Amino acid sequence: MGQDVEGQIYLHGAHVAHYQRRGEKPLIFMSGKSIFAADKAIRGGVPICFPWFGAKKDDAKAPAHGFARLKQWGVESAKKTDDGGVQIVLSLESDDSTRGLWPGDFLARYTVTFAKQLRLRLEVQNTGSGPIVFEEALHTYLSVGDIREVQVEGLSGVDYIDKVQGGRRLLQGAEPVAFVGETDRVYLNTQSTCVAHDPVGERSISVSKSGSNTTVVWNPWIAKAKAMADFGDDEWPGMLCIETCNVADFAVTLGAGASHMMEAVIA
Ligand code: TA6
Repeated sequence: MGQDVEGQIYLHGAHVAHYQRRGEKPLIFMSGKSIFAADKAIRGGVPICFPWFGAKKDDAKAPAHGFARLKQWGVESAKKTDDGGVQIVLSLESDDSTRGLWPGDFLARYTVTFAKQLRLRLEVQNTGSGPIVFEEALHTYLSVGDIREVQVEGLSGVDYIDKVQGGRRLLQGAEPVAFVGETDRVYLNTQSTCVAHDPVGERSISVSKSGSNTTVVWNPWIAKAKAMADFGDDEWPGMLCIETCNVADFAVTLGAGASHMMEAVIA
């Protein structure tokens, strides 16, 4: 008897929007104010950031977090898994519109498994004749009871870039990550599993990974929540992003014909 599980994914951005196991609360946060439009990123779920993270260094007009989450992905396959879940494979290929924003030729293949765990595997193949350098992130929004009581284990002793302190580089102490204000940190050179302990939500959520050397932790808190039109002013206590990624110093360099795989497992 497989574990009953529910999942939702949009072809727009190959965007996972929901994941819930029978008898449990949804694991993934979705903003009640999210906009669903061809030229907009969905607010919540698991946005795919590719081929750059944050603002594009050399083009302030380019979409934040790259174009992958704004593109229509194609369905390659969908099948049941032997533990009662469903596995879907979606793909995105470079074309004139992507080359207008970024010169690389690529084939991205995203394998999403809704089962006992939520498994997200992003494979990027360099289909061009020269090397490509890209950033990538599975920008996972987790649903939590109250961020003010959440502690995240797994990042002790890891260096991080603090985007709230103008990009200063700091070292995480032995204590778990706690949240007392806007938090936007890029943890560097870490392959660790993160566990978010959520006492108000009465659960712990783990995000384990492979093929990823950086982890971003984000909560917008009060002011940033108010500043986002597609995010409720009162939604910030109920969410936490733990992002499985390769960004900043750990962008991926891929030779012609080579492939790179990054996977997140959320449970
Ligand atoms: O992952 C954290 C972050 O880079 C924050 O700086 C904030 O910009 C967040 O992503 C959301 O970005 P978005 O473009 O989805 O509004």
